[in-house]
Amino acid sequence: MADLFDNLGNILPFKLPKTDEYSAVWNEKWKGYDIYIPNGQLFFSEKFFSEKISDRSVEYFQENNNYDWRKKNWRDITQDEFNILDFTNIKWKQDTIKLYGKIIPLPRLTSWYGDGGKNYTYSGIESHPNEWNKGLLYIKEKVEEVAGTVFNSVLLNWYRDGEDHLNWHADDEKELGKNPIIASVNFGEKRDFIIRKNDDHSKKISIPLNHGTLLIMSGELQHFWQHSVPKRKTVKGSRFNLTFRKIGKL
Ligand SMILES: O=C(O)CCC(=O)C(=O)O
Repeated sequence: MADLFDNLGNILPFKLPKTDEYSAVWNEKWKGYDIYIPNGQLFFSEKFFSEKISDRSVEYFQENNNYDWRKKNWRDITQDEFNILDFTNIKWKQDTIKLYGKIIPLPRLTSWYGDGGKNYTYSGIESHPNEWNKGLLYIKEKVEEVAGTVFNSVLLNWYRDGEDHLNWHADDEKELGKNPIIASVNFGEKRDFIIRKNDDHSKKISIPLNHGTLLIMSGELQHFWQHSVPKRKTVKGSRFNLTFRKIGKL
């Protein structure tokens, strides 16, 4: 399977089912793999962003006027305190959802940036975008070149440690359009991003998203596959995920 190797002989760092329906082809231009799966397509570039840019991003997301982010255990902070912390670059918030009549905090922190007027609702939470800043625009422009599209918003997720997670869902909201292109950028701790087929949950692929990894989801993927980021008790540090999207009119 020569396809599965890049020009240095590296192999795709995760397993695909060994049937004709799944294939991966090295894309020399963008230094990643074009991956074809039933009813969906992925692009995976493990080290899309350099170590320097990735390290700077981790710092950029945590810079604040209250604590030294290198030493701070963010678990110590209550949800209310979090919402009033003075972060320099990103307006992080601790959202809550109502589940069986109880208000519970989301198991991660979030922030939403985008063009004015592009409101977005997920898990029943309506988000109004913050205004783009320099750091986010830099990342956005880099991923747009590969994705071949222009994004108008980004959802940021901060997983403080391996306890923080994201449950099964698909990004299939109407305002994202029929077959959305979604670019996922990852910095900090490596976490597993799992996709499973809607009609057969035993069909799963576990994709390790690392410091600097870019993953682009496209085609019919959001209609036929769900994704999640499960808990990983051994992970002690922060991971930041940015999903760039294009929101249209309803
Ligand atoms: O953290 C990730 O890798 C996934 C994020 C995601 O799926 C979402 O925000 O909808």
